[in-house]
Amino acid sequence: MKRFTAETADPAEIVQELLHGGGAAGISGLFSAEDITDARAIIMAQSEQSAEKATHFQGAAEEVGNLNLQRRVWNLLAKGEVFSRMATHPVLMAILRDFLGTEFIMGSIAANRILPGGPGQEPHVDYPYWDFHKPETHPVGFNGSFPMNAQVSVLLDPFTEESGATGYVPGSQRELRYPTPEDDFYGRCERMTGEAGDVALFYGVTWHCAMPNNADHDRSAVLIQYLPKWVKPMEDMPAALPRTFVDQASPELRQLLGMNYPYPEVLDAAKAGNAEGRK
Ligand SMILES: O=C(O)CCC(=O)C(=O)O
Ligand SMILES: [Fe+2]
Repeated sequence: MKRFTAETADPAEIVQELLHGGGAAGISGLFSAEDITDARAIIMAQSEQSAEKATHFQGAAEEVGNLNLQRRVWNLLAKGEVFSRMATHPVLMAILRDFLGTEFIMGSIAANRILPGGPGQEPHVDYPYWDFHKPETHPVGFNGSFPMNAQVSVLLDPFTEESGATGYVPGSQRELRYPTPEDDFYGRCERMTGEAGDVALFYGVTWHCAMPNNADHDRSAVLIQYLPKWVKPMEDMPAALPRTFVDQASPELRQLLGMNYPYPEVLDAAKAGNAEGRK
């Protein structure tokens, strides 16, 4: 994985790397130690009980009964102010504007915590969503030649080979499909390793998965999904957030919540006139 710092994270170079290079980039130095400690404490508290949550790509763990060693915390904007700052970090926003178009949105902000001994996931792509096992339900000729997704992982613990740092196959973003056993994902994968506070940014079409945690410590990350403005987001964030949060959101957050994009709209009831077109 090519690695950058807050100072060297050149959007054009990173966009090139995501689309045509390995598909992933590491960026360090974006968040303070306090922000990471704060975010981690909230996620640990929110996932203390192993309440069953929606999750994905965990068929093997479900079979052997250790699904409770991987825990999700959804809708993080509602759970601490630090997560709004993570989602709108100016260095990330600048890269994502170049990658997804200036009016991109956020589709989900959630945590993935894997406890010691916890399971990995099936190798997968994050876009289209989890049901790409049924490619025939998507348009003919569908491909990943332009980005419809970007994933940010903010690491809250050391991500090492031992602790289950996300595995991915560099270059696999060039062909949009799920990996099969013949693709030898585990033989070919590299890891998105890093220290707590580092960011792994990747194009979600790249084959990847959380790997098993064989360390003696938790490994948690904040996972943020970003999308072009017209892609339907995965989490319905405006519906899940308090009204006051939405009303007081900054311009960047309003954009990320999809509030600048009108569709779908009841056009019968919309203001009359020529809404779009050449001025
Ligand atoms: O936690 C990780 O390492 C990756 C998680 C992931 O890829 C997912 O949940 O879609
Ligand atoms: Fe994923």
